[in-house]
Amino acid sequence: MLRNNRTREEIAEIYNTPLLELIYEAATAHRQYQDTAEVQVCTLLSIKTGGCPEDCAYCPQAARYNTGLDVQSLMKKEEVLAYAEKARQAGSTRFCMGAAWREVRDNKDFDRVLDMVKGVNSLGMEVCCTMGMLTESQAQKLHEAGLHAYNHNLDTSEEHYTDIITTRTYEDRLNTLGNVRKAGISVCSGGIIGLGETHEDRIAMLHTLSTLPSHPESVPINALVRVKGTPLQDNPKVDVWDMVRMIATARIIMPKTMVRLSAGRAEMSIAEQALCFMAGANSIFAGDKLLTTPNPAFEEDNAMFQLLGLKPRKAFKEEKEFA
Ligand code: SAM
Ligand code: DTB
Ligand code: SF4
Repeated sequence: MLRNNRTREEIAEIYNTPLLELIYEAATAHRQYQDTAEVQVCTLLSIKTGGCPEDCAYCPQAARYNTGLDVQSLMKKEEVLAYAEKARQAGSTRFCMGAAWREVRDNKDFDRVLDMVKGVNSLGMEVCCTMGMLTESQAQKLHEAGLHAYNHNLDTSEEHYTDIITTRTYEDRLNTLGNVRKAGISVCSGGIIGLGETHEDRIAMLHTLSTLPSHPESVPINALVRVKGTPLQDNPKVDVWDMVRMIATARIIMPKTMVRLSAGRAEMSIAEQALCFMAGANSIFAGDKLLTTPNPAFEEDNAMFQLLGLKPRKAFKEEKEFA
């Protein structure tokens, strides 16, 4: 039985387990609930880049920070589908389209996104979007267009949140996750470490995620990518052991969830990434770009998979709502 009532104290006890013991316990849970030889390969594409009105302190796409990013309007469907097809041929089974929006609006651009969702879906990939806040009816329309998952991160704990973002609330985020769930779309929600949060904040974020009415099917754990011009540009680099601890705890408390080793791999060695897989990560973003920042190239990841004996997971495998 999956538990969604662990207390913060119980999660803190897991999080604070001596590291090697924690990795062992996470690897055990991983074996019990998942095929440890498989890692899902996902590809991201920023379909609408930069110029965002929000103030997320980590984000290169916020208009108010001078990060030198080129602002681009919504891409054409044909370009998006060509990129998705290339990713599919390279072994990607999930395609996530990101838009630098505060929220989705009911306008022509949304209609165009619905069309892109239909197109990517017909390629046989799990199609995901991350476009900010969603209403119930927008979530429903995305579902009808064939959207498989929606990514909307909590980013950090409720307590630390207001130090990072002031232009929308934690409650707004939870409401969007509720709308996604109600529409029958798979929920992808996780966070970032390296935002200046404490260990307690990390535990609190994992507590919120694991006590939602059902565990998110997907939990991305991102290490902050420090981008020049953002308020967090000078934050210390995330320690890989902190990534491992976070992934292992997520794996133990949400054992059926896809735990995604997300942003930050460009600064990690293969040995460091192997520790994350050992600790229960079973998905990566592949391709030489995340949304706007660098990521290892497909060929580098293929070589890593070969070395570690990992294989890419098929699309639509056993993804269902779980308690
Ligand atoms: N605008 C939409 C939103 O914020 O919900 C969707 C795109 S936004 C870029 C998606 C997620 O990317 C953010 O919630 C955040 O968790 C992650 N992200 C953005 N910039 C990052 C960075 N510099 N390092 C790590 N993760 C980052
Ligand atoms: C997630 O949790 N991480 C991805 C995806 N979901 C959308 C995004 C990472 C973005 C890193 C910064 C950038 O490339 O702009
Ligand atoms: Fe905008 Fe999303 Fe970046 Fe926040 S994370 S500034 S909402 S693109």
